[in-house]
Amino acid sequence: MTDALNTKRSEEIFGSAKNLMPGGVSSPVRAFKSVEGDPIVFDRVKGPYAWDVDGNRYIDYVGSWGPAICGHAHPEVIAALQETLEKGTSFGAPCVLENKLAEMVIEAVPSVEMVRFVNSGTEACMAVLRLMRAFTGRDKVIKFEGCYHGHADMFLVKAGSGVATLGLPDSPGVPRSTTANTLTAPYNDLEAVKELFAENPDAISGVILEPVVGNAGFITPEPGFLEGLREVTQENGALLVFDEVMTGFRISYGGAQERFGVTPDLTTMGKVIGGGLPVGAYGGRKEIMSMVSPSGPMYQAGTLSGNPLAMTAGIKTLELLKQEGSYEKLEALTKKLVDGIITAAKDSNISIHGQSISAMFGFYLCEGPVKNFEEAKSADTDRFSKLHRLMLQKGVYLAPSAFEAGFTSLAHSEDDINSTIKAFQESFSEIS
Ligand code: KE4
Repeated sequence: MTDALNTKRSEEIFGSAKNLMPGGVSSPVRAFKSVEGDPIVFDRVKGPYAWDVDGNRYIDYVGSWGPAICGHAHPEVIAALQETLEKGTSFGAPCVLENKLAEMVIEAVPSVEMVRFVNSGTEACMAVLRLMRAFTGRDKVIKFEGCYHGHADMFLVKAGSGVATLGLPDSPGVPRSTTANTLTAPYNDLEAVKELFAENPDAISGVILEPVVGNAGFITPEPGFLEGLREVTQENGALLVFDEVMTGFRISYGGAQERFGVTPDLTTMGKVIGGGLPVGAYGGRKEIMSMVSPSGPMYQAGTLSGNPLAMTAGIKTLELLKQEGSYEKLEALTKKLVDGIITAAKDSNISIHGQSISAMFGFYLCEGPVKNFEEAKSADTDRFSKLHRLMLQKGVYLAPSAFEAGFTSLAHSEDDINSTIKAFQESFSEIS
């Protein structure tokens, strides 16, 4: 049997936190609401590891929800930040570091000819929706069930991530008038999208989606789905928008759009391009981006947008990712992990469906296949809840939700993967 963790200090700190902050957290999905036990309080992170305040070490597959793709606190990122810190933390004025990161993003991401930096993925998605509407003069937008595009009102309709994790019907406080223009379709259902366009002629500004869904677990696009969306948006004078806040620079250096060879009109980004500092971005064709203030009439602004620290961490992170062999390593490591997880479950006669692409993976405790959110919800979340706690006790930190993807990094070693697979084998046998 698995030894219980000493989490005394975590419990004290989290107990106090619950009196200070809603649910004791700064973001709902961290609250462990859909898995056994209370959150553990992190003390520090380094490479593939996290240590909690009781001194327990974990192999971390959340990686701060995506930014830590080169490993936590990478020495070269830290050194670059220390150098920039000497010049100050925020200018509120143009800075050459913005040019540098913009050039790297434009060079890497097929759809991006011009980019605007913001401070979160939510901001990027809010701004890109406003831009879709400004450019087309149309108000409606299509999103997919289970996809999450941040917590802005208009996207909190059948959303994924924490909304799905907490089983929320969406969210109070969002006026019907705000979401009346948000249309939804099942992921991978091209016919449903075509029907929405037929029912709303000349009224839909565009389609926004996660090109690989990481906020409902891990759902990949069926062959032809992305290509079909490209066609149907073009045919209807609407825009195609890839929300690559999670997939950007993770599925490949050019994101999912490079991997799948489908170029959207606009792209949102975040996480990796900030290297662990708060950042978001949206970009696309110059013809569209030139509508953004002050070059055009569509207003969007931000005090800390493009701040030198976030730019520095992003630049160094992309430089590390660009190094020869990075994505081959991530692909092989992550595939070995998922194959090991699947074998471990099957050895204990537990139904599982899992897959990975580059440094992103996921599994569902059900037969599968899982092509949309409805099918994802058929997975055994109770059993996942037990698995999550057992894995924690064995020193492996998985996302505390059955509806979140997992992330590997360049810092994860073969030994880390082998230890993780061993922990899964033991845990699955304890819950079979
Ligand atoms: P942020 O506002 O959290 O930086 O980004 C929102 C967002 C937008 N689009 C996609 C595809 C995303 O995955 C996210 C944020 N992802 C979640 C994890 N599933 C962030 C974790 C959290 O909410 O604490």
